[in-house]
Amino acid sequence: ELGTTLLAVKGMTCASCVGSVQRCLESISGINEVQVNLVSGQVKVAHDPGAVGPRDIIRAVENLGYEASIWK
Ligand code: 9UX
Repeated sequence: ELGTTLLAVKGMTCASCVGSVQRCLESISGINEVQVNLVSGQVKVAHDPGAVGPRDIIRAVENLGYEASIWK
């Protein structure tokens, strides 16, 4: 069963940032699909909620140097 987490990510300014966020998140076991919108900063993550939670995803993005929070 998959869950979806929508994040607001600040600090991505180029296509390379998008690639970093995408590759980082897709390498995490329990994350199935990642869609990044560079213009809006919205990051949509499909994941197994039993394996990875929103806080884990936020921490991974923050470790790359971006600001991340739940999309409101
Ligand atoms: Mo290039 Mo995107 O240094 O932050 S990866 S602008």
